[in-house]
Amino acid sequence: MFVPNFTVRSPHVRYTTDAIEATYRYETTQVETDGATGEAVAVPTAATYHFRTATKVGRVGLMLVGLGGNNGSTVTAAIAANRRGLSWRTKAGEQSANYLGSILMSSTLRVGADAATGEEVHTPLRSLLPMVHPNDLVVGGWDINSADLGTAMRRAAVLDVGAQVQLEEELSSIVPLPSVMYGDFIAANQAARADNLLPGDDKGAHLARIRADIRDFKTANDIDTVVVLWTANTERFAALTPGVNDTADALLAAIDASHPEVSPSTLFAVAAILEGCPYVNGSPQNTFVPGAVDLAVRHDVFIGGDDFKSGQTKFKSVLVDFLVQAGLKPTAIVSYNHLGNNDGRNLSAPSQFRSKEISKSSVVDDVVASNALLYPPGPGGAPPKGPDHVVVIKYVPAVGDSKRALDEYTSDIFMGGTNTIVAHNTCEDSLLASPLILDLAILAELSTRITYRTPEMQRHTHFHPVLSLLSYLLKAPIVPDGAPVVNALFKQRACLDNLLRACVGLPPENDMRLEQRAH
Ligand code: NAI
Ligand code: DG6
Repeated sequence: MFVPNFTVRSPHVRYTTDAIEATYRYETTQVETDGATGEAVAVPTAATYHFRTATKVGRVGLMLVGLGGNNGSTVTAAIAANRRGLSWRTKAGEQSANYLGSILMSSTLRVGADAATGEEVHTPLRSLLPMVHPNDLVVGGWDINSADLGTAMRRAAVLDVGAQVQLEEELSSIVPLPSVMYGDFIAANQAARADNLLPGDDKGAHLARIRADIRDFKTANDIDTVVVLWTANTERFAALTPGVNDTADALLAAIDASHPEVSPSTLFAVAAILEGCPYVNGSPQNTFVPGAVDLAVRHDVFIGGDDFKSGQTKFKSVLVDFLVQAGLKPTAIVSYNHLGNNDGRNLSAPSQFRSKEISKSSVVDDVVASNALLYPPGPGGAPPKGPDHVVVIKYVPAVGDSKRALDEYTSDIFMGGTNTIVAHNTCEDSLLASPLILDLAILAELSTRITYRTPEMQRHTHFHPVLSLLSYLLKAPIVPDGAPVVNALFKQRACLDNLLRACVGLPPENDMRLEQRAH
């Protein structure tokens, strides 16, 4: 059974004129070591949380860094197409605009069982709490290339021509704001694209200009909340240097001094944080140097990243979880892919590839760490030896945005056997990434309206500024200091679903179905 939306009837939930308030009992388990025996003791714990979600969504702006790229132009075009309810002819028939691939727009979750029939009742994920509809997002942003979005959409060669023709006029009126390009952060092969740069090399002045851009965009479009999201080229990692980017003050001083190790993506993050706007990093580089995290914490502004988890990696974070949960032992994961878009061209340079290699390689770490039966610690307590994990990316211009990904998973199985699984995926890269941009922006905005309080706290507060709630959508999720990184896809999804459920006072989905087990 499907219900488009629902309300909650509970003594612990209150709908006020401007908020949903829920008192929630959070039950979990802590493990202690018994002082006398040294044995592990599991202790169930419970804590009370008061959640408050402001229900007025307001007008939401999405400012993309890399607006003129394949993702930037595709997501902007897709919003316009959906808003206008466009359809177009393809050689396979009529195609209509849709939001497939957005978990908020196209996935459901189980609310519970129908009281009369026991039938499962599902609702769209977006119906749990008030969220901005993607059609209502106001999109703008920056690019180092001056092409208007109509031109950018044609250059990207992602959408069908039938869609492009109908969208071209509208998109041509959107022109990216000038941006910054520093040193070798992106590949040298991108230089020809850079015809839309802020003048000079004074990073302090650039920061001031970008901050003013955000404010101007807000005012011009009467916007309540702006989310800034990096979907520009992958940068090399910035060197982490004490006194340069280790603290908020050092980073701000480094910007004032135009220090060469301040990357464009970090500059945009600082601008967004100082303007009080959530900032999401859709690429793999270490934008969030410790000083940027420190600044976000200081200003209590959300940051999320890194690197959209779109295809190959999403599959990997499911498959390896499945293998390990099944008691099989992956010994080798080899991920090869080739693509021919500008992202692939940028990644054909070694240091930009290295950033992507790092984020693509980290995605099974939590799964490996969860099973010491399969992956015991090394001699003397050394870290366990996980599977051999190789990532290859090749640039093949002829295939354009249609990325080919080939994966081979080799596992040890029962009694000396070997299990080899091979997957081949062909897909327009930007059509997987664009809906993630929408989900990230919508969830980031929602997070600005959720606050909580425990009985010990005087007043409500937001979640930690490092927004690990976005992990499902990201390859290498950043998390608050000391928190574990979760890569396994369905754990990430369960976290998101259950947290949103908690905000409306619903228990987590535990799949126990005890009511169906009675004689
Ligand atoms: P793209 O190369 O088509 O677009 C990037 C855009 O950023 C270009 O228009 C470029 O001119 C612009 N740019 C570069 N440096 C800039 C700066 N400092 N300021 C403003 N604009 C700048 O790449 P695409 O395919 O759109 O991907 C964007 C990013 O998303 C890449 O870093 C990619 O690795 C990442 N990503 C993409 C995924 C996908 O499936 N498409 C998935 C995961 C991550
Ligand atoms: C080739 O690996 C280019 C990359 O930008 C990827 O397409 C992107 O990171 C998506 O990767 P994945 O592994 O999530 O499909």
